[in-house]
Parts: sequence; structure tokens; C-alpha cells
Amino acid sequence: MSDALFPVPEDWAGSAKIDRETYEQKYRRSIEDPEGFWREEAQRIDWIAPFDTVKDTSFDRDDFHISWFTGGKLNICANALDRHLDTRGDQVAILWEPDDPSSPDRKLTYRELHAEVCRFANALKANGVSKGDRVTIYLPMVPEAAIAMLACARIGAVHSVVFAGFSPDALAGRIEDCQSTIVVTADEGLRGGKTIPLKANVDAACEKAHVDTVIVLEHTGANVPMVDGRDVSWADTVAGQSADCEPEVMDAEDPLFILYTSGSTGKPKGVLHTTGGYAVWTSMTHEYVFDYRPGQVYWCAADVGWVTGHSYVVYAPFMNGATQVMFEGVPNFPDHSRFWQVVDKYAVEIFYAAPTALRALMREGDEYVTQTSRKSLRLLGSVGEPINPEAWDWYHRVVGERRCPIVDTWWQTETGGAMITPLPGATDLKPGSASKPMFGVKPAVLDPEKGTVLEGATSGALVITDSWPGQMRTVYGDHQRFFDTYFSQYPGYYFTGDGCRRDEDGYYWITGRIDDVINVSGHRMGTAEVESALVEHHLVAEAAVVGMPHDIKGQGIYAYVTTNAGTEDSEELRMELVQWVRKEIGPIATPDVLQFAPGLPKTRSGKIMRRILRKIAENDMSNLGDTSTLADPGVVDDLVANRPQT
Ligand code: 6R9
Repeated sequence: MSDALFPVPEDWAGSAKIDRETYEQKYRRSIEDPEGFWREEAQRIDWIAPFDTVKDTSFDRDDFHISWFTGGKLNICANALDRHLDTRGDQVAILWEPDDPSSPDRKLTYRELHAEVCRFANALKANGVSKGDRVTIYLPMVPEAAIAMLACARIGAVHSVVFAGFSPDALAGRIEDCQSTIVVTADEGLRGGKTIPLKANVDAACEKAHVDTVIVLEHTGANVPMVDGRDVSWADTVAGQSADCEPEVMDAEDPLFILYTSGSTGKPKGVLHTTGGYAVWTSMTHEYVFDYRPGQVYWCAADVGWVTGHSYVVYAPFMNGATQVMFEGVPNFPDHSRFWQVVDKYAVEIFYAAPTALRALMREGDEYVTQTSRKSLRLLGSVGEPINPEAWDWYHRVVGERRCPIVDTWWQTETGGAMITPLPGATDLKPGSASKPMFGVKPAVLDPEKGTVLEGATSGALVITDSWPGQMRTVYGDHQRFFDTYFSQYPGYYFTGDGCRRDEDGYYWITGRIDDVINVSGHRMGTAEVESALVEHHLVAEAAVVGMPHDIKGQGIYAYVTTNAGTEDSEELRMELVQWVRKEIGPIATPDVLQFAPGLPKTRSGKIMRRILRKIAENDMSNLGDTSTLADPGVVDDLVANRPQT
């Protein structure tokens, strides 16, 4: 299966913007002459004032700095909206599909979207927001999420979108970290027929974090209590606001947004992206990866709470003049056919989703797919985690009826946009491989222990050797942490945290995280975050969390918990702890397995041997390795003997 090769289909080879030769030639140029390459690519943006320098970057400790298009002035919101008004003002920008197919859908043209964004931008100003202020956005997948983000960008405010599935505590932590005093939310969210109490969550978060203003969108119409002097309804605050709002002149390196993501240690990091490089990078990758032409119907099924929803729902598609589907719901509601019904309803040509959704649908059988037409589909995309060859094959054969190439795009919150990915008219596909680097990306594979560069067909730690325009610029409020997290382990390189294999054809195969990050349904979870939530419970003495293989989610969460002396490790407590984590962080952090551990395997210096815990979680007892360095080898026998059946 993994040896299979799917050559570029003939119709694509002849018509795509980037064919095989163009890829080779452009890639070479981007590496040999980055200045020239990026100077030309930057012309896709309307600059208010031209930049002086294209690239001014160094990953070296003594001279560490990253600046792109220095001196250039622009506004990314104007690039996403204003510049289309003359040419495609009446083209639909957003085709909004509600959770419940029997509820009314909504369409917004570029002209309408522009007006809404301006009104909300003026409303933000009226609520005291100015350039550089942080605005927390906690909204479901409704057009207002994109409107709020673009409105921030228009006035130079820095948005921090928090996924609407996160708990009040997680929300409060993110509000506090970036000291944002305004939160934009909705009365409730709707997903798969269930309501999510967003306003109530914000109220709870406001008990922990200092917030002056909460703007509340009336979405389901639920009657939510409003706090006098703090809460204001979206409708009221935009009422009477002008549909004109001059875009703020932003420096290329002015912050655009903060997005919190999990790392291997400590609290989630506020990944900060700036304006100019991000605009060039996301718009370029979107155009080439999806061979995108203005007006084609495009659907990226990611939530705006994740980076994919930032780059490939809100920013790049609008910059590129897209008509896009924005979907509030889930793939299996009202039934497992929903994705494909929506594809047919809007004649979607390009569809981009995560492997976890595909695996869940695959399990339900082909009929849910084959009962729909999908004849409009031309190109399929995958993002968020490695796509196993089986799911790739199903996506290709059943969903795309063998006619649609699959672009398996590897990238990260930190990279802003697609880094290693096939281009549909240029790359022969190998199921499970993200294939070749995007223009300007110089990957290398290092020996994980020695840090030496490995050549040819090999495997090891994936690093990037030079800067690209869409790279994150700092961890909000902690520049040292930015350097330490990504540039200290392998000096001179950006370390991705991923392992990979490179084959004899130079194709990259991402094998998953090699740090303490687990990828649950394409969402990043730091094991440390789940551990710290567990030990906050008054009966828990210690916890260790590892990933375990999971058929649908890719990885599941396996928690080992040592309770305080005298505590009875009952089934009730087990369930209580699982619910506790769910409440502390959010449903995506719910442990799949929670095993009580009278002791954890530790070295004599007290370091938890996660390698052993991973093996037990994987149910691979034959391979526990050397346990002789453990302080008490007996704990391993106990864990093995009492491992719950999964
Ligand atoms: C865009 C996004 C990043 C991590 C990344 C890697 C995994 C993403 C992948 C993939 C294999 C792909 N990942 N895309 N692994 N193939 N096509 O998902 O960002 O949420 O920050 O996650 O996801 O492990 O390091 P983010």
C-alpha cells in the first residue's frame, strides 16, 4: 500500500498553475535567491508603502532575529476585502451552512462582508479597542467569527481566538496571559444538535480573569443573563455604526494575532504571528496548494479556533477572492452523509479536512458517501495529523472516485501555512506522505541524539534550516521561551517537534511528534497540561500522561494516576477524574483510559520513564526495554498486571 504511487492526473498536469517543471524551477530559485523569489511573490499583496528589505533573519543564538518585508506597510483586512470590491463585490464570499440542515443558511457577498466587518470594527473602537489591544474571540463557526477577526485586523487589534470547545478555566488562562480586557462571544454554540453554553462559560471565566467588556452575539436566541456595565449585545453595539472604516496602516512586523497552542512543557504558548510575511505566505500557499482560482467553491472544514481556520478559512481564501463554505456543524449530524450533502448543495470543488473525521466516516460504510453525487469535487486536502494509507485510499477511491488528487499538507500553528505538501499539478502522490517542501522551505533530518544532519534516505528529527515568511515571531510575552522551545535543542535550526522519514525520492513522511505532545483528532494536547489538571484534584498525588494508538482519533489519552495515601481507588473516583479533566481543559482532553498506579516507574533521580508508560499504553508488553535503572522495578509489574482492557 505505502509503495503505491499515483501520478499527477493528465488533466491536472496540463492545466495547473504549477506543473512539475515549474515546481522544480521555482523551488530552486526560492532556495538560491530567496530575496528575488519573495520580492516577486510579495507583489500579490497591496502594500500601502513598499518594504525596504525582503528577508532579515538569523536562527543563531547570538544574533537571533526574524523580520520579513521590513518597512512595508499594509492592512491584511483590506487585502482580504477592499481590493475585491470593484472586481467581485457581488460575488459570494461566505456560504454559511448551519448545524441543522433545516435551519436557514446564509450567504454574504464581498460587499456585504466588507460592510459587516467595517461596522464591527467601528463597534470595537466604540468599545475602547485600539491598535495593539488584544481581543479574545470565543465564537462558534458563524460568519461573525470571521467578521470579528477581520475587524480586529482592520483596526490593528490583535485577536486571540479561543476554540469554543475549551472550558472556562482554559479560556480564563488565555484571557489572562495576553491581558485582553474584551471578549467577543455568543449566547450559545450549536454542534451536532447540542448547545454549548458559551456565554455561561465566559461568565465563569470572568470570575478568574479581569474583563471589562463582553460582546454577545445572539445566535441561538437563548435567554442569557447580561451583566450591567460589562455585557453588550452584538446587535446593539453595531447598530448605528458606519459601514466605512478606514483600515489602519500596519507595519509588516506588527502583530496580527495570538493563537494558543500546546507544547511539551508548561502552559499553552501564545504563538504570535505578524502581518506582512503571514499575508504573503498564506495567500501564496493557498493559491498553489489548492491551485486556487478566484470564485471556485472551496471548503476548509476546520474550526476558526485552530490555525487551519485562521490561515485557510479567514485569511488566505478571502485574500485570494474565494467563495467558501463555512460550516457550523459536525460530519455525522444529522447523519454520516452530511459532509457530502453539503458538498453537493454548494457544488464544492475543493475540500480540505482532517484525517480523524475521515476515519470516523470511513467506519460507517461507503453508502453514506456513494448516495451523494460529489461530481463537483476536483481536489481533496488533508491536514492535522498523519493520514494513514488506509484512510488515504478511502478518501481517494470512495470520496474522490479516483479523479481528485489529495494534498496532504504538513504544517503547524507555528509555521502559519503549509510547509511540506504535494501540489496537485506537480507531485506524484504517495499515500501517507506529505511529499515535498513548499517554496522557500528548507527541511533537514537530524540524528535526534547527536543533532547531526542526515543525508539521503533516512529518518530522524524534522527541522527547518532557514526562515520563511509565515514563521511565528515570538511566544507572546516570553521571547526567551520562543528561542528555548524551538531553537535551542538543535542550534541554528527550527525544531518542529516531529519525527520523519525521507525516502529515496526525497519524499517526507511525517511520523508524528517526538516530544511530549499528543495529537488527539488533529488537536494538540501537551501531556503536561493534562497532568497538571489531574494533580489539581485534591485526591491526586501524581499523574503521568502518554499517548496511545486510537483507531479514530489517531492518538488517545492514557493517564496514570497515583492517588493520595488512604484514598480508595474506586470506579467512581476514576470516572470523577475523567470528568474533572474534561471540565478543567475541555472535552478534547478527556482521558480515554485512566489507570490507577500505586507507583510510577522512575529512575533513581526521580525522572518518570515515559518510554515504559507508552509501551504499556500501547499494550506492547514484550517491548518494555531495560527496566533495571528503575528505582523500583516492581511498579512496572503492577502496572502491566492491572492494565485495563482496551
Ligand atoms: C496545521 C496544524 C501541528 C502538528 C504537527 C504534526 C501534525 C499536521 C500533518 C501532521 C502529519 C500532516 N500534523 N499536519 N502530521 N501529516 N499533514 O495541524 O497545526 O494544530 O499546530 O498541529 O500536527 O505533528 O507538528 P497544529
